[in-house]
Amino acid sequence: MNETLILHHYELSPYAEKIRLMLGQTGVPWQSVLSPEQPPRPNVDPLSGGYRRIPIAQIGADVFCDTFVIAEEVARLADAPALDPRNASEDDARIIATAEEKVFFAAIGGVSPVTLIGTMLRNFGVVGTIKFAMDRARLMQGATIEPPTGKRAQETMQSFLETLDAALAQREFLGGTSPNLADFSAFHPLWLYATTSRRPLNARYGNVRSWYERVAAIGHGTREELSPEGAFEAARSADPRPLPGDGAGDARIGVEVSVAPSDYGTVPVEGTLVSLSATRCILKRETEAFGTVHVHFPRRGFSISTAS
Ligand SMILES: N[C@@H](CCC(=O)N[C@@H](CS)C(=O)NCC(=O)O)C(=O)O
Repeated sequence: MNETLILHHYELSPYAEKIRLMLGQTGVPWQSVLSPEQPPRPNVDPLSGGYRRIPIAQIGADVFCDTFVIAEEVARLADAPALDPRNASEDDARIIATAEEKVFFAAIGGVSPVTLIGTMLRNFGVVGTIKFAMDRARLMQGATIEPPTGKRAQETMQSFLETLDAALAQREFLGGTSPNLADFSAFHPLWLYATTSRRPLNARYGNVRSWYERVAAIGHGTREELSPEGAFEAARSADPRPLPGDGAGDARIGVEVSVAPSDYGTVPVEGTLVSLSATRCILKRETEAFGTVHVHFPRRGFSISTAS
């Protein structure tokens, strides 16, 4: 069975950077399909059924939405349990939640609007910046979180950097002598902050600064570029892998449902619910272009509702 992991992503995506570094750390070879920075994403929408966020991973006719399930897949392929979110210790789970639920947004809101616009202009040009800003406003429509700005965002950044600096005083990585999931989850919002503010992290946090260099040096491993058509062919020529059989007793199995993130980017994906465990749900989508595709989502942070 061909288990090559295909990552649909864009270079500036922090969540994608988390996964790229995990692939670098584990040495799992991967194929890269570059996506536009904003929807529509013709390279991956037909596979996922319109999931709004990036990254998305794919192994044949199985499609993985959200870095929670993507990390589980990387951990499985690499036999690296320290990267599996289901194995995170309580302390690590706290760091991961703070980094991804709070610091990620503070990393944008904590940068002055002038600097932020300057960064966008450099990356996207004038028209691209307007389009990007309008798209990100749409992303937050109906969101259940309110990103902090200004002083509140800066305080969140500072408090996180302080916690991290203390945690890294005695060890090379949060995971000890080698990085675990908490390292990659803590890294990517800081990478976003450094990229957006176009400044290195504050020198006051020396432990964080040297850890940041160590994590960045891991790199992206064995990456090969693939065309969208190559990814489509991988889905077309494979059957979805056997289902884990979870949730057999649940009345919703076999029912048409829609699954959507509950925090932001709440665009639903519709399909037949075919598997439901404590941490993952799987939708079956019948497509003309690729045949049957299974789309995997985490349970945490996602809602399942009966399709209208
Ligand atoms: N919880 C999601 C968050 C993903 C996320 O917010 N990704 C950002 C990019 S790093 C995104 O999708 N932004 C909107 C977009 O790219 O359309 C995950 O772990 O994958």
